[in-house]
Amino acid sequence: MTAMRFGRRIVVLGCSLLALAAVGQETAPAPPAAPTPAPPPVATPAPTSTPATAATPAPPPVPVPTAAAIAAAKAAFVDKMVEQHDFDRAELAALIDKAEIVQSVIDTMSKPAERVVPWFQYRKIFLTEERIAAGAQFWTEHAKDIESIAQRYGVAPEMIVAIVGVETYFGTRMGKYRVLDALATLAFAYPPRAAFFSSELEQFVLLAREEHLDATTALGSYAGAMGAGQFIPSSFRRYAVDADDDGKRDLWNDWDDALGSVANYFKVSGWQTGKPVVEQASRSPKFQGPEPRNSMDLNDTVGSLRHQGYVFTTDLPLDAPAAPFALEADSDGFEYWVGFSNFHVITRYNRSPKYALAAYQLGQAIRTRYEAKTAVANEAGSADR
Ligand SMILES: [Ca+2]
Repeated sequence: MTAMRFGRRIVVLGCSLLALAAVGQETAPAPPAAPTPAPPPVATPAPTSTPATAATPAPPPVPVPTAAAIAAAKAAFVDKMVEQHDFDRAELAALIDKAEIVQSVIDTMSKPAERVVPWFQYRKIFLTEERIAAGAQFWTEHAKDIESIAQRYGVAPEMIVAIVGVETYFGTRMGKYRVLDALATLAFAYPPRAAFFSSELEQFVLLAREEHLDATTALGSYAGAMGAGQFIPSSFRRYAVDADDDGKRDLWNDWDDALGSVANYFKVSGWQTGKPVVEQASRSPKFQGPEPRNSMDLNDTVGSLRHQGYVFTTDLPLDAPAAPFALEADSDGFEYWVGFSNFHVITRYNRSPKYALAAYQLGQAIRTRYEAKTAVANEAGSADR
């Protein structure tokens, strides 16, 4: 019973849910207003990290609108953009006309949700030797950028590295669809998500105008998430930064911008420099709290959770905000965790506590590896001298 309750509240992993996560459909009810303006989650892991475990039966196929209906939807979109944002009608119509309806985008979006992957399996997808080693190598190659961005935004460098590691395998898997096609397909030919993706297409066209992007060549995921951190257009416009001051926010080719944008997203979401993120907890035999909702709403405090019977170590004061969560352990039971304010920030990137904990643990593992590598390199250096 408990497992079912947790299961429903946990975002399942998978590319088909990128956009679902983006509007919180698979998650617990929307959290109440956070102290800082809460940005929408950016994206979910890249398709490549999806386990092949489609266990749920396929939902009935969504009928694709007729060519005439698609043409009418395109025309209405152009009308709206001309009226609201002063686009040149002929130019915009020509652009939207170039958007192709891509069946594989619809198929990916409408395929059955991967079954809810329990934590002990989910963790193994991300915490692999290969990904940890690649992360340490990436950090070594981009050490100057990573350290200066971490310093400037006050965000832990290992979290910045971990996010691009989870999202795009350190920038190597940023998506192969034309963003224009992906968004137009979902806006005009996939009615269940048309409102959301029409809005993202609007944001994308505005973004292209502002950033002088070629809207016909920009690539992204099947749901239009872009760059190393997989920002959907609305997040790109709001949170991406031009970290190297070259007048352009380029999340595909410019590591300063890509890493700076992830760091900025964390900063805007309320990351507190140097503060703890999460601790594993046990429950005393006298535990008398409610089962965790895994909502990460920070409705509790360090003190209230200890009072309920959670046992965990932290230097944070008793009144520090905290939220308990429970994840499926390898054996039949649960692991209990207490997330603090900085953990909540990671869940702004993706609302799943599993995503946040995997990203955190990947960051810790990469940091340990990177520091060991650096120490060996320094020792070799001093031996040479
Ligand atoms: Ca730039």
